[in-house]
Amino acid sequence: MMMREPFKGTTEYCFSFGPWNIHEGTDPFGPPVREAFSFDEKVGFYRDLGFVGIQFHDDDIVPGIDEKTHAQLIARTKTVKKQLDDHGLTAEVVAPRLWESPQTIDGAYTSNSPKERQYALERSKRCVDIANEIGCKNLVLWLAREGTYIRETKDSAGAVGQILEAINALLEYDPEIRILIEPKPNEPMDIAYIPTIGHAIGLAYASDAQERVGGLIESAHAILAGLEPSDEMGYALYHKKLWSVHLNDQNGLKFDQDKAFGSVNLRRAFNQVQVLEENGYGRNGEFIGLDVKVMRTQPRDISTKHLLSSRRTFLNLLEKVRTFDKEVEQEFITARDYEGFGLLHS
Ligand code: XUL
Ligand code: MN
Repeated sequence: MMMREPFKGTTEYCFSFGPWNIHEGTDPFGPPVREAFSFDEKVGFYRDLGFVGIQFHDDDIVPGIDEKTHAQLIARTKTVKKQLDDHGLTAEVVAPRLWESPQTIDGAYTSNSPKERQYALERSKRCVDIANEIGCKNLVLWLAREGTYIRETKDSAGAVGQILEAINALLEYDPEIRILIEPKPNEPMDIAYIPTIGHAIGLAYASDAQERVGGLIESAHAILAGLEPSDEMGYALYHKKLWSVHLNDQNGLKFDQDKAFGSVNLRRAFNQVQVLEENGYGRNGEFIGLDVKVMRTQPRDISTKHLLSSRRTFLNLLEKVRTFDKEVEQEFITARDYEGFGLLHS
């Protein structure tokens, strides 16, 4: 058994979250319970909470995007870019919100309707234009509705081809854009076509510019697929294709809970921090993204605590990773005393 290579230097991690992570408490069974913070108010919160990166959807930047002309889209994006500059913030990623339009009810790139597939591609290209204008090279594709409720209604092999075709069209549209696929096994669809990072990386290698297609792993999505998030991260890190993360937590196989990082299973959180830290994540500017939702019960004026606690948990676990005695760990591994090793980490 080889000892892990000691890491050289110290990564200064940068943290990001999306405006949707400060929300009003709506769930499928009930309406909002808190008054919304405006976009401008949210932008004002980032620095104080210890965050420097914003994860965007296209319509977080340009509300009502489908009704806007190209000139309006660019003008609005310039305004937001100025706002970010004024606050010392960076746009980490931009994602086309392809799952809310009445035109993507049955999927976006894999809709059975050619007209709707065309809409999805055009909308994605507009998202690339926004990314360029806001100074960001990372386009996230969460393939939310690329799947089925009734398996027989679509062709799963053909669907992979349709997704790949869309990815290739975007790579060609902008020779510098990078595509980060965020896999998720279900929700909103019953079963999704690209459920894990292995599927996403398969698509990356099959694409016309494999060096520009990678992945974003969300802890909860891996757990929902019945997988170990840190191993999923290790798989992507080996392929040098882990370009962003959505750290959070999940209490079993339920709906996507987006709980605060480490709030359910601290050891699972520790393993994620360790695999990131020990494999050089963050050294090429990758952010520690947190896709966490505050509980519905939380009063409005303190409805950002989930972000504070998730960031703090990451940093506390990082300290543990950095200060663990590797030689002692190695002694337990050499003696194959895995029970003893377990005690070290308990
Ligand atoms: C959905 C999810 C999204 C994406 C961004 O489960 O994780 O928030 O991360 O669109
Ligand atoms: Mn996510």
